[in-house]
Amino acid sequence: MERNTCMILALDVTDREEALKIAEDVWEFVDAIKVGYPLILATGLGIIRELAEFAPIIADFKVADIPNTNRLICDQVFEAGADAVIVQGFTGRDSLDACIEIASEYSRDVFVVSEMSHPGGAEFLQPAAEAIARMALEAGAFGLVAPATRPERVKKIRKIIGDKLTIISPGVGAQGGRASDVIAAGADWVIVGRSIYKAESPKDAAREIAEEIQAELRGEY
Ligand code: OMP
Repeated sequence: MERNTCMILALDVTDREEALKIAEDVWEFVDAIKVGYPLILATGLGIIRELAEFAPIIADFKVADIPNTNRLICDQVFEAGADAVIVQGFTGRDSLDACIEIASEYSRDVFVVSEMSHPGGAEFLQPAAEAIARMALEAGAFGLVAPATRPERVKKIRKIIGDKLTIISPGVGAQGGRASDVIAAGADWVIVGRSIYKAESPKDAAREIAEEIQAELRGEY
């Protein structure tokens, strides 16, 4: 995945036509499209290949099972054409290794959730986040998912992993986070869903956030 706009679209709509229309409208402002249970359960795995016409696809299944089941899930996801998968880290090293092993067979990437962006993410997951980040680094993951709603946590996680892993960061807009803040804190990409796909003009909304990120990268904030 190339770092260009530094933005990933979270396409959590449940209608195929709407999904394709939004992807067509905003592809130039995003480096990848993230799809997950809402869209795939509604439309089928085939949506991955349709959307891959517009951008690389991250399959957000937050895979969280025993190694054998994780392997079976990731195999299906990569067979369907996804470029990367999001997995949970709390299930432990063997479960993560299973995902990374199958990803490397397909030459695809694994992102590991270290800490979630919603308020409940601070209850159980946050105390384990730093250990999960270290594990992901040792296991050879491609990147981490860390919360734009808590830029100070992204900063902390960045210190732990250095520049060896990428950070993708959800929670911008609808969840209260600000793109420029979390990019400044060390995220490589922001993940944005509702602020784009629910906007009157998804294209204008995506352009606006992309411009904010570029201004931050130029040091204008
Ligand atoms: P919006 O809140 O609508 O911008 O969407 C955020 C997207 O990121 C959704 O697809 C969430 O499922 C996802 N997400 C989080 O919001 N928080 C997390 O901690 C992790 C994820 C994720 O793994 O993508």
